Amino acid sequence: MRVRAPAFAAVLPLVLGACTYQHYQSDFGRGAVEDDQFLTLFTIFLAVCGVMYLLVIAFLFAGIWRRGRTADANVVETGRHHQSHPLMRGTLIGWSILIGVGLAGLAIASFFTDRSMAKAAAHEKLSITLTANQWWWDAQYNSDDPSKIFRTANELHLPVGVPTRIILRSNDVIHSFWVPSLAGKQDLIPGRESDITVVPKRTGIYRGQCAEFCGTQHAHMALVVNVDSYPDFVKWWDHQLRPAAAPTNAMTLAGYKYLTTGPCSACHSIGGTPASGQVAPDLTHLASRRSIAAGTLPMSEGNLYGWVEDPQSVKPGNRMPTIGLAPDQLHAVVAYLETLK
Ligand SMILES: [Cu+2]
Repeated sequence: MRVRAPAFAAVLPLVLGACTYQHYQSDFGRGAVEDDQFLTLFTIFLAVCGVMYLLVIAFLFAGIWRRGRTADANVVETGRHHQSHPLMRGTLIGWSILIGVGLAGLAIASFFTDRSMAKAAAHEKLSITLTANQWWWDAQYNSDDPSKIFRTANELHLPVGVPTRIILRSNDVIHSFWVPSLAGKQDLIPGRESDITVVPKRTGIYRGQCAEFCGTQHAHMALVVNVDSYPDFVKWWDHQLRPAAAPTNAMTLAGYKYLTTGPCSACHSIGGTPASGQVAPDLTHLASRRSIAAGTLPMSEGNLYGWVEDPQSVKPGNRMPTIGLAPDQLHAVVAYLETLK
């Protein structure tokens, strides 16, 4: 008992951690209707294939047992043994029917799952264009009103209960959208457009990950999905439409000037400022996101310093060059970035 109690104490945090993580990034996360449908289909497949497997094993052992008994009885082999016994013929017919019914059941279950998922796609209420790049996600929230279109990066917000169509594109190589707690995988292929519809059913934070090897920093290509209540989502949406906060002191003003007129503005855009580059993440509300560089670092002042100062040492090979800012420029840029809530 003296050994068991500490062992239990050591294992408990791991178990609790695994339970929390399960919803964060897991096929069993049940964060969306689609994940539920997949899980139901998975359970049917598991049950049917499991029963078949157990039957095969049972017959195998029955065969071994019978063979053993025959050998024990020292029965002389005769041609009679090679003829199919009526009982065996019946078993074969039974097996054929069972396999046919099992396969037909799986095909029917797949068909109905596919149909019910297509039904959600027909009721789309929100559209997002998600473009994969080496190695980050560019998200554009679409609207019929051009003034209500905005971009963000590496983090999505979805309203609970609202069918959302995510249009998937790639700017370079094949990537794969995979937020296991919400839906299945869907590839993003250069030159082709695909889509996936999600109806989130539980608020929370769900981690996604590029699921197709896309280069050296493939592992650092995460996507955070926040499923919000509808009022929270509307609040977030309204905030995203607003331009970036104006600088309020000399330090943030210096950062603003460097970011919007220096080399950063060629690639990054910041709403309401002259920075309008489209090939790197939009920074308008950068500081309100949970992470930097597609989930590579948690959002914090220290990590902003590290990233801006030398992005190549944090995520080697990414497209953001190490510019070599002077210390006062670095302080100013980070101070301004921190105001972009
Ligand atoms: Cu990848």
